[in-house]
Amino acid sequence: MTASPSLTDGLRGDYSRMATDWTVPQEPGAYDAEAHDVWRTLLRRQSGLAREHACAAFLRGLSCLDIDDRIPDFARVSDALQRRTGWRVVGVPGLIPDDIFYGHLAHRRFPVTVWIRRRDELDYLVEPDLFHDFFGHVPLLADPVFADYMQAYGQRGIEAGSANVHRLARLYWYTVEFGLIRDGDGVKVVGAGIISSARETLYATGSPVPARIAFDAGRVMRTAYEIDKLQRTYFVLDDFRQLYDATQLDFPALYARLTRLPEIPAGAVLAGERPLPVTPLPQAA
Ligand code: HBI
Ligand code: FE
Repeated sequence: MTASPSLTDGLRGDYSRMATDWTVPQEPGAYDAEAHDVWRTLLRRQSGLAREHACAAFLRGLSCLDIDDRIPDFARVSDALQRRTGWRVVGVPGLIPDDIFYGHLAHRRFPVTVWIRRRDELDYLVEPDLFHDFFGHVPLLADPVFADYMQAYGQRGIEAGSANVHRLARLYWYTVEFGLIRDGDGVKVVGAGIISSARETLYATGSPVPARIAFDAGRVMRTAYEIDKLQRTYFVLDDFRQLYDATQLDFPALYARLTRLPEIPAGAVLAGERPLPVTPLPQAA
């Protein structure tokens, strides 16, 4: 199937040989030694940071998927994942349209980009690649409550009309991509956009610059975000049950209420909000 040019203009992946659901087969044997070495380099660096800064559910997922120094075989990992939470990983050329993406989530299929970044893009790249999608997102799909949230989120996405899909995108952005969670007296990382980036992991968990606001679905859906810089607001979950419960709200009523309220700029702290203190950075030895 050929994608409509406007949607994939300028995107890096090969969109010329997709199935009707925008998936492409992953060819685990087709990656060269350089690709496997980029994967290994990123995996070792981010796993080290994850051990200290990722939430417990992420670390449990990472260990049960027995990811190693070679780019994972999506079909093999999917068999392990499906036994735990019913989720499978499907290959895609890169970013796909919202409605297609929501459709996959609603059927417990997580789209993972089949290409991996070049060595000169280790620290930053514009579009999500295999490392961001797989390392950042797949481990949490092994957690039963988070797995249920992701499917319910996909369902809400299918139901959202074009007038509200940007609000739902914020819920994804501020939790699945850039969420934090309380962990004892500190915060740990939930978001894939954080845990797949060394710089953002240290900044999100240790910098006094960004506002860390207690999660509230309405507040999240009113809050704008910026896609190409460090976040100025992070939302902090109590637990994943809170996240799942957010998908069970009366969305038409919530959207109607939010439409009457002003949007909130990234980084803003509203009157009465008390941003969570950051746990002190470990003192330099
Ligand atoms: N496509 N492959 C891919 N991965 C994503 O994370 C993704 C997407 N398309 C749309 C999208 N995310 C966001 O707009 C979500 O809010 C839906
Ligand atoms: Fe992502």
